[in-house]
Amino acid sequence: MNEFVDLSSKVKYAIEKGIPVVALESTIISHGMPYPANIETARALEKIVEENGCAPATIAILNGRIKIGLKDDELEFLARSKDILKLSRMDLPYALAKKLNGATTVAATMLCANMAGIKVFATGGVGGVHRGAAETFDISADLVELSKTPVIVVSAGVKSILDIPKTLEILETLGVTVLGYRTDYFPSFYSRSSGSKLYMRADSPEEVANIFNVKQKLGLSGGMLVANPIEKSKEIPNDVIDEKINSALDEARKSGISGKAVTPFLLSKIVEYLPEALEANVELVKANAALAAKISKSI
Ligand code: PSU
Ligand code: MN
Repeated sequence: MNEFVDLSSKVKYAIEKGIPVVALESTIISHGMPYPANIETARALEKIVEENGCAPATIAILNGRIKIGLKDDELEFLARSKDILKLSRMDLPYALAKKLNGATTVAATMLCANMAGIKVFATGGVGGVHRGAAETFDISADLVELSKTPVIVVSAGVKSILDIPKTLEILETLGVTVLGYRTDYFPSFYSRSSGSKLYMRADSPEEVANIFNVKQKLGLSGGMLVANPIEKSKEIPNDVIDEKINSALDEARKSGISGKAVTPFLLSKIVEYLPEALEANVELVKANAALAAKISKSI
């Protein structure tokens, strides 16, 4: 372990005892959901991982330290504070050197999880290629991280705030294995299908784990993206959510939002326009945490 990493006592114990650990993201808490839904969800995810026989490790940067596993008051701090930074790969050296507080994105959570030898990570949606990327060049560092860092990311796909076909093209270019979990179509977060076909699927946690193990044995770098669709009874139809997403995108354009601020802005607008979206978000992350734990036990 490098000199910047602190394991929580629970995570340390799990590693010593050989209990599988599942990483959980913190940007979802600080920038992805409003208070108090964010703290309730963060706690619920930890519980689900435990109930499935694994140890949860929510990851964040606190006072310049990489925290693998957070105490309840640390979760609460991330959930309540207004000035938590959103940290991706590029930000880590700066945040550590300057002893800052920040939540980790999918990219940074993968990186930190890997430092602690954690192989499976549950989140909601990953970043991707933004609509209009041909003009803005806005492509999330999450995609590049998936090509570099050997961690399985369990997600509900990506939101259609992004250009999903282009996101899948970039993942293919980067050589990232994208598995549909019990589906042949890439999910669009709130909806079970984006309409984009996938080439690979897995139907059990063991199958996901086995594909990852083969990848590792081949010596191929990088992780895998598991796309786990939201449960049918909880989904929001594409046409309902797309209308809200279009309004949010319009508002972002009018307000001149750019860079790192784009994704959090769009997420908060969607929930403002359609409060049910928050409930769907919570449900899909919980399902991803449970699946991640099952995969983690099979590795
Ligand atoms: N997409 C979501 N919910 C999220 C995010 C993305 O549906 O919470 C967050 C994740 O932390 C992801 C980050 O890693 O936004 C991507 O940000 P950017 O597009 O700036 O790379
Ligand atoms: Mn971006």
